[in-house]
Amino acid sequence: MAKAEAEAEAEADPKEENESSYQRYKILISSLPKEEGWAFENYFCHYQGFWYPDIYCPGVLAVQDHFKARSSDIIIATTPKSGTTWIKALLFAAVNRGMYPPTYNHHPLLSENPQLLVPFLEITVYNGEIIPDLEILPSPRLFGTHISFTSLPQRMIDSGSRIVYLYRNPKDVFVSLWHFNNKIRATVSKPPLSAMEAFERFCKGVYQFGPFWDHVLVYWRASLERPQQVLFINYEELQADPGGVLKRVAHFVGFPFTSEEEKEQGLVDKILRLCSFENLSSLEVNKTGKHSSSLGYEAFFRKGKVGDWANYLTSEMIERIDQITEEKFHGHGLKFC
Ligand code: PAP
Repeated sequence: MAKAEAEAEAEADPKEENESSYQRYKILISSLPKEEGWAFENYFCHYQGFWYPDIYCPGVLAVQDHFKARSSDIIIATTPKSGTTWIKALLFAAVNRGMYPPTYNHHPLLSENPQLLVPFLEITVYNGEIIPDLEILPSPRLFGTHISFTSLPQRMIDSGSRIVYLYRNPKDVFVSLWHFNNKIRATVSKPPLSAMEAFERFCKGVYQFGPFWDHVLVYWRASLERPQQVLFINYEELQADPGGVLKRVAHFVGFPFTSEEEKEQGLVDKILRLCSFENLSSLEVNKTGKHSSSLGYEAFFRKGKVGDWANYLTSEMIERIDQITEEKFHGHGLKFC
């Protein structure tokens, strides 16, 4: 949308603004190239180089037009199944540790899923046909997104808000994605997708917010160009050295741990325990609570391991995915475990 048009709309009556924005999005979305969906979406729309689920497209467009970022905002960006739930929990706990010490009996993470505490901009915040008023939220605001860096609004980049990008090796992402989508398919009485079929679609990049490699690359480049603004971390390192990564992330978003907090109070370890797979997955909210789709939160906690792909992928699949990764990342200095 043109800048002047967006500014004029921002001054318009909010109800009309909502209606005209979402009407325009419907028209734009209907003109986009489409591919069959995997599970909860009817189809994917190809928009600015990525495949967005039809049901989230209005949210993506509304974020582009209406999200007014603050320099204090903290954005957690991922491709699906890269450990989003975990990094959301860790950042929520670290940033709010003054108000909610990690051992507090009524810590929000004990009764709410991290996906709810750190909502996705396009999936939750802007996806309701009403432009939300986010001005009332206190700083620092924490949001998640699966939107590609190249499609984030320029205002957001210019605002100086911090972006933490978590990536994960594509073989584990694929296995996690395949299981997750088949769980959703079961809830809507669709037969499971075979590993082969899902794999073909993943390799072509036609899945929620794919292609994987392009998504990772644009954030990787952004982290090199804007190291103060975009931090690039990975799931495998988070598993191997969770304390080290948590301290790096907390420092990056402006909430560094003091040595007293770390050594005398043991806050880093306490946050890691609170947010561990074992702890979060055993909580009632995450065992029986419902996500906005018909799916329970338990679907976000499968195994939480590195290298589970070895139990599912054939040697041909491994060769193919490794080859794509090699081709796409060659010369960019990116490596996967
Ligand atoms: P998204 O769809 O919102 O991106 P995301 O949290 O990335 O969700 O997907 C769930 C994956 O993160 C699961 O991986 P898996 O299928 O390979 O097991 C899930 O187990 C993993 N996960 C969730 N919480 C944690 C955690 N606390 N520690 C480690 N891994 C976790």
